[in-house]
Amino acid sequence: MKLRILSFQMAALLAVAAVAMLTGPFASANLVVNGDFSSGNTGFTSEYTYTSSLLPAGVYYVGTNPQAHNGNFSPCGDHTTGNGLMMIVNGDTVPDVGVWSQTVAVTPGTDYFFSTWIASVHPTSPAVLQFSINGEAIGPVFTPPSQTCQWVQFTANWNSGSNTSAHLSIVNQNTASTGNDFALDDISLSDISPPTLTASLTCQPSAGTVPFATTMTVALTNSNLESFRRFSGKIDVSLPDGGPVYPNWRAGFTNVQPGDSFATSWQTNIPAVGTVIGDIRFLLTAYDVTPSPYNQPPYPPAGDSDTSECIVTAAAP
Ligand SMILES: [Ca+2]
Ligand SMILES: [Ca+2]
Repeated sequence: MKLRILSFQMAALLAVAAVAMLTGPFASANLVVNGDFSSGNTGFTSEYTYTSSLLPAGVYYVGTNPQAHNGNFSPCGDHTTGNGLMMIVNGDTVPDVGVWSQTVAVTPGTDYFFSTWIASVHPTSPAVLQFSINGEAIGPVFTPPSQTCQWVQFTANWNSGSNTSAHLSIVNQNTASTGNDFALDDISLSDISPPTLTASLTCQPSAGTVPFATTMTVALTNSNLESFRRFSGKIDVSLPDGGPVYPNWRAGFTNVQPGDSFATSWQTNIPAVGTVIGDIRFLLTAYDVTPSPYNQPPYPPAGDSDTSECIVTAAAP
């Protein structure tokens, strides 16, 4: 009866998890406001001049189609949806002018991931961009392909050190007046500190004279900040005195989502057979089951795990 109830609970949890995985945001918490430009020309500052004509050099516009504003530009769609807003820039002839800047609050001593998408909107002399945070250059300069409308991602890692705020900037170092035209979209700064996962396994009672039953309780808690992280768990059993090991004795404790936890318990019978006399070790391992593509770069590395062991001491009658 208990097993039947457990399997009903497991089936319900798996069904909920499957729906959430299809509809979930699958994005790291982005500290940048309006990084996708969907709110228009707001939330950031620029040392460039805002004008819909996108002329001369040193101006920008937030729009959906570069060619609609400057006939020399390609009719690129934005990166977010293909028909949304992006920042369209006619590169300045003066180096180190801030194209885009925004200040965000950060937690000291934390690793962050700075990212932007960029495309050329004119094939001549692609932009040469540089990230900076609090006035210091972060990562190498980056250049989009000369082929227009090809969105590529550029990223850099940054540790906040003692900072409580980050002044993010994207600066263009190309000073060509012909060409040097590009679009930016989906700018983000995300916390990449290791996710926190805890696994707990208890057995009550933890000792007895065979045969007896012990109640095993599993708890997995996923308290990381990245909304795409998923964890699961399994239990391996080792019988006493170097006896047999049963890997994956119990497995697949569902996909535990960020900010969520999973708990279940059941009774396990410790039978009156000679191989179980002594310490029986039940090892719970919780592991990362984050799906592709969120388990590989440019997303933060997967692989967090945690273990918890309970030992049941079985005595001969
Ligand atoms: Ca956009
Ligand atoms: Ca230009």
